[in-house]
Amino acid sequence: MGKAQRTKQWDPVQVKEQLLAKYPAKVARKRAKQILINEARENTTPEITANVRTIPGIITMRGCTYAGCKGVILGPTSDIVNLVHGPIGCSFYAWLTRRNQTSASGEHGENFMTYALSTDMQESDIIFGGEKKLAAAIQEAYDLFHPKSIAVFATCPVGLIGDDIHAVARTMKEKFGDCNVFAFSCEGYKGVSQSAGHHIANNQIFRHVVGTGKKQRSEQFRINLLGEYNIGGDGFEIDRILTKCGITNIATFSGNSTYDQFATANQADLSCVMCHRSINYVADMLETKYGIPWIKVNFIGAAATAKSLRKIGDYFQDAELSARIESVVAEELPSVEVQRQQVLPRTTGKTAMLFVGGSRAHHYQELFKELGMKTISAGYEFAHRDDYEGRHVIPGLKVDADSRNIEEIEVQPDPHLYHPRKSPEQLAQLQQDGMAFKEYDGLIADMDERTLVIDDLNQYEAEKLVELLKPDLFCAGIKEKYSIQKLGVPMKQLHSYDSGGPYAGFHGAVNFYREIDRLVNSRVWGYLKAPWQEHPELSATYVWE
Ligand code: CFM
Repeated sequence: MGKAQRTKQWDPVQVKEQLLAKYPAKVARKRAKQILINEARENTTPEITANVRTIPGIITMRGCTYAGCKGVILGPTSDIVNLVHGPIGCSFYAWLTRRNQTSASGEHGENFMTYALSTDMQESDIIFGGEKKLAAAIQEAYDLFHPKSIAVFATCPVGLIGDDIHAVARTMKEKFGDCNVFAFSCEGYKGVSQSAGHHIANNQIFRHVVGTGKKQRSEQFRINLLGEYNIGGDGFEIDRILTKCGITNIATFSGNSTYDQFATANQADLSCVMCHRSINYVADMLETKYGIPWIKVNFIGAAATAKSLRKIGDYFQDAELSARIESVVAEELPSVEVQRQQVLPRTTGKTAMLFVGGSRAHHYQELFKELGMKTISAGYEFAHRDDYEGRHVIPGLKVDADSRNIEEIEVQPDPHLYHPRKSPEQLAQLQQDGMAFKEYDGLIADMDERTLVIDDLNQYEAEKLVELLKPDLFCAGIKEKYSIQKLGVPMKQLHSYDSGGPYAGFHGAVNFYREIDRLVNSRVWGYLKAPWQEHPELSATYVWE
């Protein structure tokens, strides 16, 4: 039976029923609200439940708050020393596991990303308190590296015993005088997922670093790139293209970033948001405090890259810049198109499922579209309703005990540093010409009707989905990789990219086309059943049978 036929035949209502069939009634009721049969039509988006606690007993794909803070946001910075206050496992198992790359681009070539620094808490520290040990570790890190900044992360036991990491950080900062020490109360249990950790991390960077830079930035066409983490070198490829266009990226939050880039981010004239989930609130704060407008961009997909560049060009309203962007697109796109045409006959009509953290399950649909592939089911691990349904739902989002736990910073225009980048008339004109500021329509609107959108997918449902729909490709992370492959379906890691990448920008698109072609057309997946599973030649019974 051909794949195309098979996808036509499945009925999403039945699939949903089957996913829920084995659950106890109460669990099934809860999960039903997180499994949505897409019916997005103009002006209406169906509601999904998201950013809620995973039901105990379910094997979730999510990570913890500490992972979101230390691993995701601060981890990719190159010259901020990351020091974990906690038992050694939290540090060791978070060490170099996310493929964020750094190029030691700081003033003196510092690159601390490769180190795992920890206070290595022991039982006695849990009983008598770990503050002294933390102060000694900060001192040691300072003596070793003399960094511009040290970031301290709390793991679960620190919150439980009540060490005041912020007081320790303050004291050490005053003592050093030339090193900004600040801390994150990002204990793993602080939120329902790593999303809470993003928020805690970004709040502290905004509070302690942004706007403190002394260097005057005078380059032309200054932007910040928010929510790009340089996984597999994506950020390098985006920077290559931006530079070629003559656009200055003041600060990437936070792939291959330096302390000074964060510190001068307030001097950009536009914020471009890649990963909406992990950082949209920083874009808002940059606008309120410094007057920098923001737009959503996406550099995943060749067409999306060209579109995002043009959007940036339109914002600056400079004929030379726009002409340069057009010439870069004209130079880069044809060779990407040649590659695409080569694989297209082999990839067209294939099906994919995408279950990734908070934005890639959406962004990567662009690349699959370019390959002629259909996304039949997708979802996020930890995104919020606005990432599914669009930002218009934000005012109505429920505040529960878990979200109340995460601080919202009250931001006011800075008395010295605030200046609006465009007049209200200019902004209105840009909007009238089609520039969408502060807008993101979410994943649901971009997916076909009767596809399945599933929040916080788990191990059981993932296997069930694959069994029922037999996609040509499943995309998720390392925890899912081998259980899916054992079902005979190729699995592409969209978190770490396996060992591949970059996939962003023009070069990235070509890398992706080639890899996906190889994956979905490899015949090896058909051989995954052992011969004795398909044609048992011997059978036996136990003596007692
Ligand atoms: Fe944003 Fe990310 Fe993602 Fe994310 Fe992540 Fe990641 Fe991700 Mo893994 S910041 S939400 S917390 S795009 S580490 S680089 S791949 S889950 S979809």
